[in-house]
Amino acid sequence: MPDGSMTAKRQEIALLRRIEERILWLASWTIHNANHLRESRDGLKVGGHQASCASMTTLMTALYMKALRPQDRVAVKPHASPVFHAIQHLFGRQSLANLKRFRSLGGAQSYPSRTKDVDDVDFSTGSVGLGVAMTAFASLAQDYLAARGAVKPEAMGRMISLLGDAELDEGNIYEALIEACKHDVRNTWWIVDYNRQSLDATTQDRMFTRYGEIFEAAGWTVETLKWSKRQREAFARPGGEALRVWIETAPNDLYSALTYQGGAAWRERLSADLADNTDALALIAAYKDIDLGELMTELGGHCLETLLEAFERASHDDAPRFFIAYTVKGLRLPFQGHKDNHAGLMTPTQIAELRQKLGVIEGEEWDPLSGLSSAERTALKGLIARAPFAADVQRQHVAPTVATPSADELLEAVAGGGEQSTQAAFGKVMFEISRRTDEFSGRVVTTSPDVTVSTNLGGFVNRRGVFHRRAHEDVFKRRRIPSAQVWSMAETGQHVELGIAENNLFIALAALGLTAPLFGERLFPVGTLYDPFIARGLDALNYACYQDARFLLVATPSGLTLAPEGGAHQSINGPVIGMAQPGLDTYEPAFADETAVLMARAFDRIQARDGASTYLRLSTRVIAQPERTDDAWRQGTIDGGYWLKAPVPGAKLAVVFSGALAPEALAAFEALSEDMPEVGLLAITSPDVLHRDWTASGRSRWTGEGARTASRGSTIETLLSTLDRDAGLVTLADGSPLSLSWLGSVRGHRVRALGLETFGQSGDLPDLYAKYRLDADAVLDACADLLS
Ligand SMILES: Cc1ncc(C[n+]2csc(CCOP(=O)(O)OP(=O)(O)O)c2C)c(N)n1
Ligand SMILES: [Mg+2]
Repeated sequence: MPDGSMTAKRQEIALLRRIEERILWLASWTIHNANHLRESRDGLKVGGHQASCASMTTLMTALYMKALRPQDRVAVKPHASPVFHAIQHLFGRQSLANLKRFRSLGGAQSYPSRTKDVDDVDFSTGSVGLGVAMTAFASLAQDYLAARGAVKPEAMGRMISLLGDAELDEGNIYEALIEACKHDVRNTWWIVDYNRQSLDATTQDRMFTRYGEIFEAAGWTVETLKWSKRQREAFARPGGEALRVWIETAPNDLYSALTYQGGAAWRERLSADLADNTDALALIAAYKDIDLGELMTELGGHCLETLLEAFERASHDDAPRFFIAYTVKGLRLPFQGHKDNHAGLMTPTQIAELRQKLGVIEGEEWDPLSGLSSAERTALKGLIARAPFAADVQRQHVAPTVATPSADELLEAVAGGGEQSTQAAFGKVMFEISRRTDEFSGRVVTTSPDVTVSTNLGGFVNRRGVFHRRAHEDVFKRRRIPSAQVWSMAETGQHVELGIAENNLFIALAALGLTAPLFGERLFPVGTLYDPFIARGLDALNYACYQDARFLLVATPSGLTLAPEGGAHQSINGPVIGMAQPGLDTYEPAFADETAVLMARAFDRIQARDGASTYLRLSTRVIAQPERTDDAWRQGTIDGGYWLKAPVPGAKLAVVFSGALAPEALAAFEALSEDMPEVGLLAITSPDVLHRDWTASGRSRWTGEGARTASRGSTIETLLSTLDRDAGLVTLADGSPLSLSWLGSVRGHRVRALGLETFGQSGDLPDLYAKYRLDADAVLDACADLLS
């Protein structure tokens, strides 16, 4: 390289190092301000992680100031949030006011949040491990769009996760790794801040070499960034090799302890351990204490040159990459390396010392360029402005609205009444969608963790195929072996088949459900699984909703109604999970027509501005379909409930049911009607939507907001107002009775709530419904109890 460019490069590194220091400063000061300077009104510790931030500052500087391109997307280690916000501030994308309000209402969020932060958060993080997996599935989503020409080759980004080393203990990372391998996922970088410390302490040594092996086995390119340039140069000198070997073989806890104690402790220990190596002793003697400490602790993850060279090497192909960047937790801070430093906060004296060390002037702490000469300021501003990532490119998109099928169109798929199950109705509607030639049907993408066929997605997949970057024909079909299911893979396929890992389903839905804002392309993701196994992926489901990803989740079959499948498969808590989950509208239709109407609504809600995702809890139980005499059920289904059999005004009793127990409710209703013709039968399609509407209506009365709701009252108040004040309600749910027992609070009606409060077991429906008191007799007993 000619001298001139060498010098320019050296100058650039020097400038980057200065920026890095200022990022470290701003992140540290942001946390300090929140904890020590801002008024505390509640005495709670505000928190923030200065050590975890310092560990990752070099990595993030190298990425954001040089290596990232605008189309790249990053999931930032949650507790490095202040570093992220500081960098965004330098780019002019985060206000000083928000940094000052870090962790307070409306300010920069404790952990980067797509929905709550104003700066450019690509993926929310917080629950460790999930952001990591998210990048692999975002890359899969990008491949899916690229295969359709919706993301051009030159616009394809790298999906990057910055993670802590203790995060590698989260099992969902390996589930995602396996899925990424099967799907030949590329353009994914996982960069580990390998500081060998977790929250509680220094981490175990035994996995040291194993991580690389695991990722190599999965086909990833592994880059271990252990040494800094400064270390490599020193280790090349006489005696240097002994220092390198010393670090290589030192236990994590000893290395960390010496890192905390500093240069003198290093000298003492190294001099003792290397006493018979005169070259090494001479090398150690050549350093002042402070320099010796820096030499031993400035590992690869703190060396801009090392990082930039590695990122540059990686940018020539699209192979998935696992970077192990060795770091020191809290480097340059007074508690560097200390095993208890995770939640450590610098004292006012310590932060003042850091300020002085970094050349920031007292009183100018919020000025990231304080204390610099005007030439340096200009140079730094120039470097920031030239960062590829700083380019004025729109990174969050609004996708054009796609016309979705009307409820009438979908209803045709399930027409005919007779006897049907909601799961079969779902399959019919999906099959109908697969036959459509409109834009919408091309944007539907289905996914399932190995239960595609058993959740009735098979018809859709037969027509639309399985997505894979590498085409693979269905050998059974070619060999003319009869099979109901075609399983041919191609880039044009519209089904993403996952292995059995429900976490992956939800993260896939998160990624597919965010393609509109991330890539400007709307997809309509439909994911299926068995209802009980929602619990397996609950945190990932919450993660998807927290980011406002939009999808339709179909959980089927569900409840005790799985009868012969037994207690391990019979879900109890689904309806309550759904009610308690923000961002998710939960419905449990009883009938095929309700299912079709709710699917049309779900597709609308996917792209509505204030929309949400939908969870449909379905069943394989085939039941008689009602004769519809008017259309009131349609709006009622959407609003959460309607009178399947209207009570006579002032009635003293009503039976309330949800989902597949409709026949039992109906039988009880018919038996009751003989003596009490005024009785009503209330079909509840969504305790969730009803409850939210009810609380909102209550709130609006005392806040004066939402006059419309206030004047009309909530859906459930209106429905129940037909009954007498002293009426009784018997509620029947194939799940926790909690989902319906609250109805008694709406107008003060007395309630007997039937549902599942113990684990089920194998059996047939008559036996199980009788044993668990979900049959018509149980309803009648409960009615008698209310009337007595
Ligand atoms: C699922 C989950 N469990 C627990 C936590 C609490 N927690 C936050 S960070 C952390 C460990 C951090 O260690 P590491 O990932 O190595 O990051 P470092 O701070 O060392 O950079 C833990 C247990 C969490 N955020 N998410
Ligand atoms: Mg760590």
